[in-house]
Order: sequence, then structure tokens, then C-alpha cells
Amino acid sequence: MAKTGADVLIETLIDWGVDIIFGFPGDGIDGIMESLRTHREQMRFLQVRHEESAAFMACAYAKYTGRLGVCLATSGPGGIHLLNGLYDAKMDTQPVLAITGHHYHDLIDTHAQQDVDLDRVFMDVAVYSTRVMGPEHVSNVTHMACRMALSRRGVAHINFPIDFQSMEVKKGHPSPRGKHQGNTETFARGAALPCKEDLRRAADVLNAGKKVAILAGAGALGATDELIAASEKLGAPIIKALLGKACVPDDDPHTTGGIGLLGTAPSQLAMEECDTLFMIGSSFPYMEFLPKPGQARGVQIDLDPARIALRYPVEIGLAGDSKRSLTELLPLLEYKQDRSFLKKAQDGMKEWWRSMEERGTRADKPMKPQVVAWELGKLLKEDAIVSCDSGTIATWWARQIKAKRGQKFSLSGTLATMANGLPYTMAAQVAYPKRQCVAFVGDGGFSMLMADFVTAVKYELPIKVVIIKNNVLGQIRWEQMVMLGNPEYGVELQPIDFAMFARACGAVGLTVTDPAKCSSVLEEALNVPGPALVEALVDPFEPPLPGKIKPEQALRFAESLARGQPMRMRIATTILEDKVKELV
Ligand SMILES: Cc1ncc(C[n+]2csc(CCOP(=O)(O)OP(=O)(O)O)c2C)c(N)n1
Ligand SMILES: [Mg+2]
Repeated sequence: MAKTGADVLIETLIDWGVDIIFGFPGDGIDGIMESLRTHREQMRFLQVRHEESAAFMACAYAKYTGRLGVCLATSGPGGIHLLNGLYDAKMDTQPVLAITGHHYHDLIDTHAQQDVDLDRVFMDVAVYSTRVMGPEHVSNVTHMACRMALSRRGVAHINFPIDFQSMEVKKGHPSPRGKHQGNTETFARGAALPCKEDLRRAADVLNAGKKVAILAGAGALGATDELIAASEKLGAPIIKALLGKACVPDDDPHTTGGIGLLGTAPSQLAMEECDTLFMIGSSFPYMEFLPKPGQARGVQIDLDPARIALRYPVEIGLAGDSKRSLTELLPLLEYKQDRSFLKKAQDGMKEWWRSMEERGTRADKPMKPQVVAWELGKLLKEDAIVSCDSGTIATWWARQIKAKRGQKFSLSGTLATMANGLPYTMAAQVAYPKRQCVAFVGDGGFSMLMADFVTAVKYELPIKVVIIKNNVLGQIRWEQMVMLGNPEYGVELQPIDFAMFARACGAVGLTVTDPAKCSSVLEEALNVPGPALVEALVDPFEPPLPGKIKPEQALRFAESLARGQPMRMRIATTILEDKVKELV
């Protein structure tokens, strides 16, 4: 049978090693759906309930596997729904291909139905955005799109008018210069290595430092052993940006855990006291948590030379892959005899973990959210993949769940969107059917895309969802109070019985309110063979306190209380209790 334009698209993607597309049908992509039907043995189609989920899944699939993630949506509204997930991919530099439909090519730009210029709409989010101009055009642009997404680590977009999808592809090309089909699925990987001279200069700066701090991010995820070796030689604590949570396990004595608002006090102290900052694969955006410019000499490894010195002035930039660059650098580093900087960080971490354990084992009612994270962390398997959303939950996830070697962790780092946690977890489960895949999410974020929990039921993805239910957009409550000194407004959430919802979807749904039962309820859910959801009712007044509180934050907080913050007595006592517990 003759091939259609859509067949060429799907077969080209198969040649590129793609075996799953996340998407949602519509009349703008019926031709592509037909080709997916006829190629269903080689290419799976996973139907979501909201296109945004499909884009998040493509992004997470790329994050967790390093492979190209692909999503599909119809013309107009379908494509528009993809955008948030695609921005997540753009901002966390993940290779994603988005395919969208369009109506008949002769009606484009005539105020026809769903006449949205998606190739223009996607211009900002995509490194490559194109519209198919005829069935013979499909092969070239699909190859280009795959190559662009992978090489530029970003979003590529193909907009495909409906009539071209089902049109037969003629042999050869209609244009006089399109004689040869030179485009193949070949992808050339560079060595991604800095030059020798820069490595030498970087080693000189690092060797001269007396208090070196390492900041490692998502780009260092594959370089665990090399990071530890560098830390050992330099006597340098490894501070982890949020996306780099899994780059060094939390039980390793070389790391001080996270940084920033949801980071640890020893990380902050190391940043404040270091004389040399060595950044590895991180574009951690909160510059106020880095050393003051002039305080420390900077060295940075990044795959993208354009990101060198983006957040902190550096003397030497090493453009390359973290693992390979560190492998080359390590022999040039001298062992620092003075271990006091690392030792101080390690002592600080002993104290920090004691305090995390204390917060994670509190018997108070209502239950503290930290208890749920702490217990979950203890129960997770060695190969667990844990995805999180934005909110106070990210603080509990960052601090209270100890990353073990072999586990994977992610959330929406730079876009910091809500609602990605559930689709991220489903994508992880698709990529690794045998691993334990868990979403640790808030009630606000989960409810945004909760219909897609049924997608896990439909495809028998045995994901586990833990919802921290505080009936509030917790993060914003605290931000309104602490950043501007205002009483909270517009943040309460109408409660949903999520356990009942899970059961309505055909999955297991459990509720836990008592900290004494938290571990056993979580364990029960983790042991369910299929998808399961636990809603954990927690204290809505538990504040995500920063590792170190700044005086101006305390002042604004006091202001908000004085200006009529509801439940101010409850809040004041909760915070006071936390601070007192920190002091004793
Ligand atoms: C799509 C989107 N909308 C709004 C925000 C702003 N925002 C950040 S965290 C947050 C609250 C999240 O609430 P919830 O999921 O209930 O978690 P909690 O903070 O209560 O733990 C909001 C509204 C965002 N990051 N993304
Ligand atoms: Mg909430």
C-alpha cells in the first residue's frame, strides 16, 4: 500500500528509536492517528485526558531516560494545551518533539475553524518550529526536528495540515533540487570535552582555593563517582541544586544537600564562607543564595558554553559534559590536606539530619507534612523514581526524602510549574515498567490535572501518588505573608476526597490522618500491585522555613500577622514551636 504523509512521519520516528507517543486525538490529526493505528506494533500511543499531561510526559520521559520524548495534539486548542509542558521542557533543556495538526492547507489563515497558527505560536518555546508544506516535505522536516531537539536540547515542533497527513507520498521530490533523500536518522555525538589548557587553568584555581564549595545540578546527574572524587580531593562539600537531588546520595558524607529556600543550613553556610565556587552542570536560578560576587573565585562546567558565568562570575569556564570533563580534571587536582571546611560542613549535616529526623517523626496532630515525606523516604525502594510538584511539598521532598544511590528524582525546575508530578510519574512508569514510581504532590497541583490519574488505571501503570492535603495553596500563603507582609488572600482550596476519587477511577485510594499510622498506610499503598493514591491530611499551618531565616523575612511575616492574617495565633504558635524545637 502507498505510504501517506503521516506514515512517513511515524516511520521516520521509529527509525529514530521512538516507540511511544503521548497525546490526545482530534480531527486535526486523524490522518496521524490512522498511521499510529496501522503501526501500533512498533509505536505505542498513550492517550491522556489533557494535552498538558502529554507534554509533561514527553518532558519527563526525556528527563528520566535521556531519549527524545514525543507528544501529539490536534489543531488549535489541542496544541495550545501542550504549551505549559513544552515550556517545562524548554526551560529544563529536555529534547522533546511536539506534533500538532492543522486544518486543510488551502484554508489556513482564512478565519477557518481552529485556524491557529501553531507554528508561529510555538516559535518562542521551540528551537525548531515548522509547518509541513506537502507530503513530500514530511521526511526532511521530521529528521530535522529530531536532530534539532536532541542536539539543541529543546523543543522541536512540526505542524501538520490534515489533508497532507492522508495524502500519498510520491516517489522522489517535486522540486528540482529535492532529488536525493539525504536525510537519515544519523545523530552525531560530540566528545563534549573542554580543551586541555582550560582544564589546567581550572585545576590551578581549584588547587589554590582554601575553602572550595561544589554546586552540582541536573547536568551532573550521571557523574556521581566523579563528583565524590572531586569533593574528596578538594575537601569541598557538594551542594545540590534541586534538579541535582540524585547526583550524590544524601547518605554520602560529601554532600550538604540542597540549596536555596528549600535547602539546608550547612549548604548556605558553605556558600557564605567559600573562597572558590565550582559549579557543575547547574543553572540554579536563585543568585542570592550564591556567594557574593568578589567573595569567591569561580570555575564552572557546563555543556552549553552560553551558560558559563550565567549566574556567577567565573574565571574559567569548562564547556563540556560533566562526567567526561571531571574525568579529565581529576588527575590535575591536588589532595587538600586541610579538611576543615569539609569537616565543618559534615558536622553541620549531622546536626541538620538530627533536626530533619526530629521534624519527620513528630507525633503532633494534625500530622506534620514532614512526617509523610520522612516515612515515604524510608519506605522507598532502591530504584524508586520520585517526582514532585511546585509548592511547600517541594520543600518536604527536597529535605525530608533522603536520596539513595540508584534512585531518580525530578520536578519542574526552572519553570517551576504545578501539576507536572502526576504525568512525570506516569512517564517514569512507562519508561521503567518494573521500577517503583511515586508522585509526591500537593492538593492544588494534583487537582489541576487529576483526571489523568485514570490514565494510569487505563494503561495499568502501577504508579503511587502521595497527596499532601492541606486544603490550601500553601506555598503562596507563606509567600504572601513573608515576601510582602500581606495577609493571605485567595489561597484556600475547597477540599476534595481524593481517596474516593481514586476509587472512582478504579484504583486503590487510602487516607491517613494519624502520624502513628502514616508508615503502615504508605506501605500498604506501595505494596498494591496496581495504581494507588494516598491522601495525607496535614497541618496547613506548617511553614516551609528556610534553612536560615533572614531578618527582613521575619519582619514581613510579623507585619502580615499584624495586618490581619487569618488564624494568626495558630500560625504564630506553630512557627514558634518549630523555632524552639530547632534551638533545644
Ligand atoms: C501552573 C502554576 N500556577 C501557579 C503557580 C504558583 N504556585 C506555586 S506553588 C503554588 C501552590 C501549590 O499548592 P499545592 O499544590 O496545594 O501545594 P502546597 O504549597 O500546599 O504544598 C502556586 C499556586 C505555579 N507555580 N504554577
Ligand atoms: Mg496544598
